[in-house]
Amino acid sequence: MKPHPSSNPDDTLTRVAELLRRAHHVVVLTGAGISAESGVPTFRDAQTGLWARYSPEELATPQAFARRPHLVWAWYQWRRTLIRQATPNPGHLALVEIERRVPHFTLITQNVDGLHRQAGSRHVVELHGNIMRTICSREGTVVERWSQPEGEEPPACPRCGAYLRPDVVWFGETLPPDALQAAIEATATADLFFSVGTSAVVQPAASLPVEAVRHGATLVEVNLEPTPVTPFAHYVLTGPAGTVLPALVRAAWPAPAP
Ligand code: BV8
Repeated sequence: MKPHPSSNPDDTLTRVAELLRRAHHVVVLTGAGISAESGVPTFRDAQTGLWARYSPEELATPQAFARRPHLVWAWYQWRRTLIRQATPNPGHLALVEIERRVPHFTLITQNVDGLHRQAGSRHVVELHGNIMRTICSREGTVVERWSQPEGEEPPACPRCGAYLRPDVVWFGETLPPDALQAAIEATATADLFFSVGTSAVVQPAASLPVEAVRHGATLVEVNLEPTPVTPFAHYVLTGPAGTVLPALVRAAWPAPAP
């Protein structure tokens, strides 16, 4: 039975804080929205400057890389530069605190920016890879150093000469089996599942929140606006993750009086 969502945001926060205090296995799915306040543009934000005329779905594909490797490589170099300048925000840090406080915690992220681990989260499942890791486009193995000077062309693999590429999952590519399996298992055993800062469009990640409800979890959504997940959420906390998540932690575990 879906509890009647309170119209009073404070009341909803208090209810979710109580659930968080009593939770056994908390699972959090994050999307680009949790990194927005760190200055990492989300996929929905209009791409700026040179990239304004391309959509991520056009560039983040094996076909785009085969057809225009220099353009795709340059797009990832631009994003890497942005991410290097980004630091974890209070939303990332609140998830580190929740991981410390609850018996079992799994963080499933669609983000490739590595900011959760940088913030101190330990049990992180990177569903779509990590933009800071580079692999050989033919061998699929990680390449850490290459001699070619930075330029437009993707560098060549020092072993086989094929183009290097970022270690991320492109549209049309399958997710890393271990990561997907870990995400599915966590989703099936969660008693409290948060969907944070994701437009819940990209599959199969977008199915996890509803899968959690199907397995009996209470679903909480944290977002600025409704998404396809909203109708399934037992509670909706509307607002920036960098504000909502720290408020939730303070409500669940109030700081001891001085
Ligand atoms: C696959 C890495 C098997 C690359 C990314 C059904 C089943 C399986 C596949 C499909 C399917 N239907 C369609 C598909 C194909 C495709 C897909 O889902 N297409 C979409 C467009 C419909 N899926 C795939 O190809 C996947 N592969 O399933 O393999 C297969 C293969 C072939 C055919 C069938 C099956 C691979 C998908 C992975 C793609 N790679 N990233 C890179 O980064 O360059 S996806 C990328 O986009 C991100 O990782 C992320 O997942 C997604 C963007 O989503 P969000 O993170 O939600 O970000 P977005 O900008 O959309 O939204 C931000 C949200 O935050 C908003 O709601 C906003 O309101 C909110 N927000 C903003 N600020 C804040 C905030 N919230 C809180 N606080 C704030 N401050």
